[in-house]
Amino acid sequence: MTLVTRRNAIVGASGLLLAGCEKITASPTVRKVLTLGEKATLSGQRLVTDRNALAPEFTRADLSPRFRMNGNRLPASAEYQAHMASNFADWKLEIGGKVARPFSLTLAQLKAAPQRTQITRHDCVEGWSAIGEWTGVPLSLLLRHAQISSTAQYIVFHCADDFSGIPYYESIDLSDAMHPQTILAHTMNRQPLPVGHGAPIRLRVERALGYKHAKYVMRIEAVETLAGIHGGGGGYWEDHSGYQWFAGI
Ligand SMILES: Nc1nc2c(c(=O)[nH]1)N[C@H]1C(S)=C(S)[C@@H](COP(=O)(O)O)O[C@H]1N2
Ligand SMILES: [Mo]
Repeated sequence: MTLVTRRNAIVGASGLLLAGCEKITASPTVRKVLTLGEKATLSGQRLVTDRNALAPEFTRADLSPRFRMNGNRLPASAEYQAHMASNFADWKLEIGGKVARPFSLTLAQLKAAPQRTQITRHDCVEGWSAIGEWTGVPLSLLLRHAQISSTAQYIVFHCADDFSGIPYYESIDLSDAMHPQTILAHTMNRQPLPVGHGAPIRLRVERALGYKHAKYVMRIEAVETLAGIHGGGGGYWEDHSGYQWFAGI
């Protein structure tokens, strides 16, 4: 299979998925997975929150002149640094776990898929915020292309970086994963995503606090349960600092 054929296949499929995405509430399949997600994650806070509501979007006039880099700014692994040196030309994002059709995508293929651009405010739990413009592929397109299993409850993001040898990872439920503003961003403020902000791609999950926005995403895994994934808490900070798994804002 040539690269061009592969890309056409993926773009074609994603195009169809985008049409479906706009009708997200009308699709019985998506309604089913959303319902499963809600059941798995019900809590007092979530009961009073509309999980489908959009996060506020801003204009270019609102962009923060400086957007801080937080947490890791350069993954230490030799593999990551080799990808960085070749401008991520041979890098591939893997999508697997509880899906019928696992697949991987190059950065060029990700950029050729349907895109969404949004200007949103990032809120870090440490008490700072910044407004940035993000462009990327809706996560829902990739999950539907992979034919996510009806038994999957969470999406896990495995990252290239670590803190003292412990890998960074994060997870969200299907409600956040299928949300239209949840994208894998490769572009920030109309420039290629800088390494400090998570190159080649980072998650934007706009209804959640900063630590959920995994940078340096290498692999996406659909799972039925978070038990058995690292410490089982659903994320690096959840496992190691008692951060709440549900970080909705
Ligand atoms: N892989 C990875 N993702 C991460 C982090 C990190 O250290 N590693 N830090 C998190 C935190 S706490 C915040 S506030 C944001 C910071 O994103 P920024 O560096 O683009 O500002 O990334 C989040 N995602
Ligand atoms: Mo943060």
